[in-house]
Amino acid sequence: KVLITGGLGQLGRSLANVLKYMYGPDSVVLSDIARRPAGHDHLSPFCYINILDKTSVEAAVVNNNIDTLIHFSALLSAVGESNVPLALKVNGQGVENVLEVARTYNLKVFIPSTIGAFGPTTPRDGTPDITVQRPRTIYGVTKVYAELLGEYYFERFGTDFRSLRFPGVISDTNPGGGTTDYAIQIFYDAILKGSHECYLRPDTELPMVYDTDCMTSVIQLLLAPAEKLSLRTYNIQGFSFTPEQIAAVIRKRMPEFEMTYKVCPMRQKIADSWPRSLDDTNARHDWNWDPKYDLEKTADIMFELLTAKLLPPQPKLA
Ligand code: VAH
Repeated sequence: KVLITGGLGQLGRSLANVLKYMYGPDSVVLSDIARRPAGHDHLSPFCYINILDKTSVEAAVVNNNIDTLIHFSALLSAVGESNVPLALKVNGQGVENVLEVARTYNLKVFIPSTIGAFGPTTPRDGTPDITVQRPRTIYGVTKVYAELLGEYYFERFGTDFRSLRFPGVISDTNPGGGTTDYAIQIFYDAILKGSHECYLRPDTELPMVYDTDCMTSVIQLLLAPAEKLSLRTYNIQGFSFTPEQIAAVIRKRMPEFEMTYKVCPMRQKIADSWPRSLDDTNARHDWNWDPKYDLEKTADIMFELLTAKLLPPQPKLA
């Protein structure tokens, strides 16, 4: 049985949907520190967890007979920069608590890392799994800590810690204060406004992955036989693009779409410190990572999902 922390976030909701589809409605317990928004009763079973209070994690694990813990609670890159003390608590102490609970109850534990765990001194094109990691955001620093702590728990206690360095994840669920989130917002804006004001420069190339491929990567990694894994943390690369490239792909579907730029210095600085593309050879070799979505397919499905979600059904012409 799987427990997801940060269950109300962008990734938590998606993964819960996939796991319930695969293993049944009671196979996943979502948890978060906040209540479910109105109309979201389908996000159940659901329980309160404050990951700063280790006993609340232990109670959820014991009460729900959990054997796999997926830890999504975190302050992402941009929001972390605006609240460093909280990022240190949630991303640091929170991970310490989660790994201690995984050790105590012998859980398989997945904690996502990120392209944000690399920094400006990391090779930025085809970034390998093992390389320099000196990130310049508190999010990146705490994610490197999570990678190292998880690897320590694996080597020292045998805790089955597994992790993936996610690129920006594109999905139709609301983003959580990251730097790659423009790649989600642009689709909402295209459909609702026909234009998007981008906070990154037109040539800022970033690695991304479509939601379905991202969720598949988590499940494939968790199901991989332990002896197949040569690493505890793997890069996964979907596809890389720049704001001007995604704008051109949108214009192919909406010729009148307009893109403007108002650079946000803080998020531009973060994006400029991250890889432009990742080398995910080890993931492909060890556990058959094989993404299906490129930018064109992602644009197709995002338009399909968001049109249905955002636009009222057109009255059928008699
Ligand atoms: C962020 N979406 O922008 C997250 C992610 C790779 C980016 O970590 O902070």
